[in-house]
Amino acid sequence: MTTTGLADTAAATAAPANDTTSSIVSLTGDVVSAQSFSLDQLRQLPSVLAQPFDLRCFTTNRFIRPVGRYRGVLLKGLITEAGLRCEEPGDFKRMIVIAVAHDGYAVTFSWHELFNTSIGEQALIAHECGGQPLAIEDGAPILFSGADTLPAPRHVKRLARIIVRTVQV
Ligand SMILES: Nc1nc2c(c(=O)[nH]1)N[C@H]1C(S)=C(S)[C@@H](COP(=O)(O)O)O[C@H]1N2
Ligand SMILES: [Mo]
Repeated sequence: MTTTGLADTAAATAAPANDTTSSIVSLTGDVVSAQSFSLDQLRQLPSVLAQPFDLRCFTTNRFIRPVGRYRGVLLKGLITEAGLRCEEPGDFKRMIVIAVAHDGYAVTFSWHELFNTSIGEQALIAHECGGQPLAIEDGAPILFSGADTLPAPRHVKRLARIIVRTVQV
């Protein structure tokens, strides 16, 4: 993946929360080089395929719908490309990644999950489902954590921002 040219102004180009037309995802926070990616740019990056699954809510256990195979870009790949900013040795062990949707819905990952467990191998930003490109109207780009027990909470429609934070204790 190459720097997008939007990188230096990632924060400035992040779409406002109520923008229904933008598909730009920004990656900011404790990274060496902030980035942003449009849906079209995501489609150009190396991708992985997820397994089909049943979308099911954690809170209610409600079955929502079956979902076909997503294709998308690994979240940890984007973060690796941006580079983690470590001020102190071991900072990365206290890092969390917050994924925020246009409607304000947000979920977290830890550095450990993404880089030191198999969850990271299946946490992706999907732009295709069942061989068909996903449009904004379909909820794209969708952040999906394919190794979760109940998939709905970390199935984030209309992903807008990824923020890396080193937690202070
Ligand atoms: N952007 C966004 N994505 C989201 C949510 C949300 O409120 N906003 N809710 C999550 C939860 S808790 C559930 S159960 C499912 C609901 O999926 P549905 O809206 O397609 O029925 O979406 C998940 N992804
Ligand atoms: Mo849910």
